[in-house]
Amino acid sequence: MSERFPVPPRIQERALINRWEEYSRLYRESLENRDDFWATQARLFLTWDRDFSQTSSCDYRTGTIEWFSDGQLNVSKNCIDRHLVSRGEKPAILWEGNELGERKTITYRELHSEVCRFANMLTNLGVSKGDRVIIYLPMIPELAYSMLACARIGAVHSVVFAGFSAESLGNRIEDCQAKVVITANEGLRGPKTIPLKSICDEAVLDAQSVKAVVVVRRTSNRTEMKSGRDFWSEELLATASPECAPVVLDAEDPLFILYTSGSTGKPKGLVHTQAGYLLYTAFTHKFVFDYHEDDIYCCVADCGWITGHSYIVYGPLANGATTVMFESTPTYPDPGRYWEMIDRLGVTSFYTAPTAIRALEKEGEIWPEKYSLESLRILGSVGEPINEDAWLWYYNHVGHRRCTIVDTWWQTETGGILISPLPGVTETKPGSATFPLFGIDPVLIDDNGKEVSTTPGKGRLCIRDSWPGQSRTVFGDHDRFFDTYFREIPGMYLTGDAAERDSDGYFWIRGRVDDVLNVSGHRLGTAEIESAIDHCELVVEAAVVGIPHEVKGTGIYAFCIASREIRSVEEAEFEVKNTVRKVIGPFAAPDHVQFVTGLPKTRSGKIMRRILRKIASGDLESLGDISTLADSAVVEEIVSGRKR
Ligand code: 7RM
Repeated sequence: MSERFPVPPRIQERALINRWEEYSRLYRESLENRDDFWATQARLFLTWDRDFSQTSSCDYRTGTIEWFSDGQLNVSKNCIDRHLVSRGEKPAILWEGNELGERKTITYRELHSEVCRFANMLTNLGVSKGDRVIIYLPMIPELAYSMLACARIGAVHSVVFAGFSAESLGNRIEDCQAKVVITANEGLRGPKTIPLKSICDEAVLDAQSVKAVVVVRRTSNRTEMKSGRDFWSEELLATASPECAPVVLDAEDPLFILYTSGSTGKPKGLVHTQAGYLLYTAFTHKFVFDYHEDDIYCCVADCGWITGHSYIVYGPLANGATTVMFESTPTYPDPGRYWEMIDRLGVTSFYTAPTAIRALEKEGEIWPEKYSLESLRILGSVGEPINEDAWLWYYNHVGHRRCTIVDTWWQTETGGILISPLPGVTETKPGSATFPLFGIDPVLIDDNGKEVSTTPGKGRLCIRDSWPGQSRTVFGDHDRFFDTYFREIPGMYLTGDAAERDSDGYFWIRGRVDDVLNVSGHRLGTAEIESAIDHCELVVEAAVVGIPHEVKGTGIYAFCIASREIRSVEEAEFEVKNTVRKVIGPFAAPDHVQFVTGLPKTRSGKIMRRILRKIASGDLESLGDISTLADSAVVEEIVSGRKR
């Protein structure tokens, strides 16, 4: 049993919820009277154009999920307009550009005019309610403007992380039949320049649905523009009015689509809707980060992932917070980048991923030691399990033992955080996401599909019943939504993660039970990487597994069968890595590629990943029963050629 860390007194003193009894009473109430609980919160947190009469209507037997369905509101009005009276001159966004010293403050009033101009620009391009808009932008303020502009006119945005390749971008444009794509001429990340516009050109080549490509100028380099299709945003915005009335939308109208990887097939376009999502992100942002009016809140995720949607843009802005938008990398120009920014801006809450913490830990304590870091109160972690070592480093060297660490467990599907400490209440244990938030009822399911009622216990993590932030469907494929999350265990949402509950009731998330990998906090399917490798003409068959990786958490190991004789193994390995870079994006490139003559398969032809996983991670003693293999000689060959 690991050490427990009590709530630091100064955190407890000011916390919104600061007694365990208060948490447990509210938690019990939230489960006993779920609808009453959320109805109250919905009227506290959101401004409605029309009040709702029915709180929820959910049926996991069909995967039907509805919250506040006859209510009406506008998300951008909730994130901007209603703050103008009391917070007009308050910074909404503090933008930190790629270069040190490159920054911009956007007040709520400025945010209002920028978002209105973007909304009018989209309307002028023919975008209306329900139309899809793909946003392929780096972390610049225009990314937030674009998201909120879509929300203002009822268009459905789909942000694609600017590290994705032309093919990945093209697939998403095609799947959601986007009408407009918003991109930048180039992106800047640390020392690198990313040719976003030319990637986009390749992606929209066969896209019949795309009527216009809007290009934001990020750099002064020459940019190819196709007349009639491509438009500079600055030109379109010059004639766009800074006033735009928000469109009144139904609570269950779609707000955005976000593509996420699963164990099989192409990434799924998960759909989030208006009111439930906004309520849930605002609610969890407030309590998990113990948000107070004068806080400077900073989440360094990218808006291309759900963390950026929920905890850079929607949750914080709905609460009228000052949210930092960070374009650079943790180590550019040096590994003190975050810490310098925290001191300069007076950041009170800082939210990042274990992979970044591990990368900075490797650079040594000398970097955080240069700064005082005394404004910090809450340190968040998300994306993958945080190892004890990284947790302690974060706690000691960044938090100086005076901050609370909130290890927040959640998913693209959940919309917001489901399991996390509450800063003023929860004694933390390094590596445990601790306890469920209000309204969340986690359940462990054993291999026979039965509920594990013992404590301690372990099993597949499921959530009983719904919460407002939950994803509603997979765009264009509700059957897939149902099959993936609800078919197997009736009445439960199946998360795909394994978890343990220890004897004190703390939850420990143990990672995915399916073929999904968390590489540097980026979610990838092994099948997705394998099908990318199939694009390489040197390979006939590939099997991909995850291996422990010091910084990334999970690394990618690919076993490949060559299609013909290979002259240079090194070149062939490079070819495979490069193919994945091109097909998915650089962050998905395998760490190791091993050419083999065969793969271990069962007699029925299934690849035995269990064995490959063990070989790849060097766990050779316990290869287990290989008697069911069609050809056990391949195992010996693979073991002897293992990469490390
Ligand atoms: C927010 C996000 C979801 C998967 C999820 C887990 C893993 C996320 C934690 C975590 C352990 C955590 N969305 N995961 N947070 N595992 N502890 N605090 O990451 O859709 O991209 O990924 O990430 O496996 O299923 S995601």
